[in-house]
Amino acid sequence: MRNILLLGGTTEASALARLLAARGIPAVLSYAGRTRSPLDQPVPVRIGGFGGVAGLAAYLREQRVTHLVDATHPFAATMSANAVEAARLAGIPLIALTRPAWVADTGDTWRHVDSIAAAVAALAGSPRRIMLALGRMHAEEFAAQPQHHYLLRFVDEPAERPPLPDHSLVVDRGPFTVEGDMRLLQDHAVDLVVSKNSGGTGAEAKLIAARNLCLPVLMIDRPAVPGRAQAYLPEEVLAWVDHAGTSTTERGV
Ligand code: 3Y8
Ligand code: NAP
Repeated sequence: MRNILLLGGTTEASALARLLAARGIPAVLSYAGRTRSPLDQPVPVRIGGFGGVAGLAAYLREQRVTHLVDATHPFAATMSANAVEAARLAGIPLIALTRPAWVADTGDTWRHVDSIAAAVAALAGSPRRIMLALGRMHAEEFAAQPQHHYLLRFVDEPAERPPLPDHSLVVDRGPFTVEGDMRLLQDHAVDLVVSKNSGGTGAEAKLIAARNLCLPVLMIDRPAVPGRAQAYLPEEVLAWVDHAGTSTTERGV
């Protein structure tokens, strides 16, 4: 009897949840609880951390999970590392459902940095008007460069405003549109976009908007994650679920 734990929080995770529900495969989608009202899902949802590797391994055993799918965001590096270790401890198969990194196209002006801290350092210099499209969790790190006007976009209204002396805040959840992001960049006279290399379609609009408006992008490359089986399409994960855990090696016979 298959019983999937799907670590979610991405467009791809929601697409896979719809496929699993349509096939009647028992699955639970897990959120960290970062946002006030996560999207409804067609499968049961659990919200909150597991309590590190040990907590997740215990959950996998206690809930008799047969397959672990890590469909978290490429920047959720701690969750992904924990998933690899917990699946090993619990002796169940794991696959990551992720998306390829974005690659600059003709007409793009990208500068790559390897971390959020490097992005902060790269903003030293005279005042600019910067769209900081990184969400809420890292906004305060940019207080080290207070000379800029920042356009922020959060999923939820924050309990308190971030410590950035000169900022505008937009509260909106993706997926976003090119037209909407072009209008946003023009309305705020943005001259630089800072982005994580998240990949996928849900956050891509701002990059296409920047290209159309000939704006430069400071692109933060994604953190390293441990080696693991990976898929880019929800349908590939369905095929994996049908076969993983049945081979002699995984069945241990
Ligand atoms: C809680 C679940 C779906 C998933 C939708 C995707 C697309 C829209 C684009 C910009 C970039 C950003 C941010 C972003 C996008 C999708 C996807 C994606 C980027 C929700 C969601 C959760 C989160 C957490 C949230 C972070 C924040 C990051 C905003 C739901 C809506 C910037 C990442 O306030 C906070 O604490 C927000 C935290 C982690 C990064 C940050 O540092 O602030 N995502 N986003 C998940 C959980 O609790 O487990 O509320 O429904 C999911 C989505 N956000 O099912 O359709 O697939 O990536 N999310 C980035 O890519 O840079 C916005 O503004 O252009
Ligand atoms: P993270 O830094 O890698 O994880 C920190 C801790 O949060 C984990 O150790 C775990 O707590 C808990 N956690 C993370 N994802 C979880 C999930 N799906 N279910 C249950 N617990 C989870 O993660 P993050 O970057 O904060 O991302 C949190 C969530 O937002 C993820 O679902 C991710 O897919 C989504 N998201 C993140 C981004 C981003 O830019 N980081 C963008 C879009 C969506 P315990 O150790 O207690 O288990």
